[in-house]
Amino acid sequence: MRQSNLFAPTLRETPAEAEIISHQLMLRAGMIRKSAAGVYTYLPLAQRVLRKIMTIVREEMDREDGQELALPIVQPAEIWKESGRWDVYGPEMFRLEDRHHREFCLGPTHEEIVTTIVKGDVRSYRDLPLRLYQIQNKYRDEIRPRFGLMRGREFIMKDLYSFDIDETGLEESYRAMYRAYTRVFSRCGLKFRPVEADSGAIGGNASQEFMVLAENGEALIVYCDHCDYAANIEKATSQVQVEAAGSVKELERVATPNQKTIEAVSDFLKVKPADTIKTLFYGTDSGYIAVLVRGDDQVNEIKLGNLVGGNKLYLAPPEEINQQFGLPVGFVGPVGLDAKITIYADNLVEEMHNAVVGANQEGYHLVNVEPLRDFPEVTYTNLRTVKPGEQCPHCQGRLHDARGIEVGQIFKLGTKYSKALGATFLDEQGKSQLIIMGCYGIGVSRTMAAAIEQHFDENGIKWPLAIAPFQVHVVSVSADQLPVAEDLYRQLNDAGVETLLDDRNERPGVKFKDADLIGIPVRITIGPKGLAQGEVEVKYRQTGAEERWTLAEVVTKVKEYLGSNL
Ligand code: 9G3
Repeated sequence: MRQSNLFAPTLRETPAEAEIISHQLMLRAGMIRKSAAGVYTYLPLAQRVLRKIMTIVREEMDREDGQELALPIVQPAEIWKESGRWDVYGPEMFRLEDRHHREFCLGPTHEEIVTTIVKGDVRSYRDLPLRLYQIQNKYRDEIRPRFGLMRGREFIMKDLYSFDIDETGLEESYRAMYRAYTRVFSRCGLKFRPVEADSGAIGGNASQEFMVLAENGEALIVYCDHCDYAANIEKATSQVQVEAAGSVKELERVATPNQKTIEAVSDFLKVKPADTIKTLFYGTDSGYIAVLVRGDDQVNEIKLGNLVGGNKLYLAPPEEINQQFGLPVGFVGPVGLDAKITIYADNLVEEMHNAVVGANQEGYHLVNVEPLRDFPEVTYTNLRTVKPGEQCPHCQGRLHDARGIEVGQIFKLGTKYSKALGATFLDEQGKSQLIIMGCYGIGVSRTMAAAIEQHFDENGIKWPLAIAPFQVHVVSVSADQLPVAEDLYRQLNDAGVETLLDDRNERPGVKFKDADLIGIPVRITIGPKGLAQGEVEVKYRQTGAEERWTLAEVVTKVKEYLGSNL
């Protein structure tokens, strides 16, 4: 491709609306343009990168017996009503009506429709297992589309669905996808980590996420420095050492005027925050609940959501607590609480002694609280968010935190969708059984953005070779060198090297700036000085390393560098 013909309108300035580096650089490198909030046009450079990622994904899905199909984007409401999810997702779903007022949605994901297809044509165990996938646009009407391609309302996903006759089959499919994902992200040149993830929301029972490690990633993960335990923060657990119990004392009410926060109360009473109990109220589908965690802990709302189920879960604001229970916020507590309110508490609360809680009376707290003695009607479970430095749940190692970008997720679904939609098969005994499912996603457009978040410097993108829009960038410094550059360009093309030739009538500074911005792995500069000696200057975008090659050896050297990528 000659750059004079390339539609890649680069920008000198960073657009103000772009908050993260991948969004800024894709706009500046002329890769994408916004068409609506969270909806982007992929310009030719981006499309080339996407095609490379999609090729890698297709190859690895096919290697694990995936079969590509194309499911419709426009999906009838009926199947979503059958699965019960039409009402779960609310405004996040793009809904539409046809001229006959029949309801549809733009596919946010395809569990319902693929299950319906399989149900229609799979009869017996001989038709299974099946691994069906597609690479397609998905639609989700995010409240706040942000971060460019990271959280768009229209995005590209590879989604594969597995259909097996039993748990053993599901396990095999799940492992096959784990292997495939590991190969996909390795081949894309990304540093990534599979982590344990929550699967509650989609109705599954095991799940892992593939996280591209990046300092500015949205997702928080923890990992063990000793074993291979790693989990996202929503799922992570730890072992926490608790201090031995002191003597049991009598419950006492103390005045704590105006001391409304954990910090204020613990300062005032000269105790550690860890000796206080935080009492929060949440609104749920079945009314209010109280949630207790140690004063130095945070409630993990994902764990809480999985516990209480339903669609609604929100932290009740102070006015609401006041109005509903006549309780003073900052002074609420579990002792003597209205028996109609179910209390859930984190496991660590059960092990506390001589704790401090609100007295349910303005200006007072209770001290010397013994949970088992003073508020026995409590369901204990894991509700806290782990903290770095705590002990790994599996070994003696310590947990550390890191940031990442979720680019893939794999789930064991079980029978949730086959049951709801009636997808069955006849087993060897001729008995009807529910198909066991799994689903496995890769955010293709997000993977492109994540690759940039992991590979950039102050001058622009540094594409990993396997997904770079071009492999080699031949830059002719001025019109004088163009004939030689054109000849190299032809030689490289003949050798099958994906080459971009900067043949533009621009100043060298502009050309080099654009080259760094676009980030093609190898830049070959043909300038007057080198050419006088029959040489070109080579610069590797990843490392910044520079070399000089003779004109005659360029093709051999490039082929050597590209190796298996040719
Ligand atoms: C919806 C809407 C948003 C959604 C979903 C459904 C997320 C939904 C979870 C998944 C899970 C898997 C297939 C590939 C692997 C991941 N947001 N999820 O189901 F209706 Cl509006 O999509 N899907």
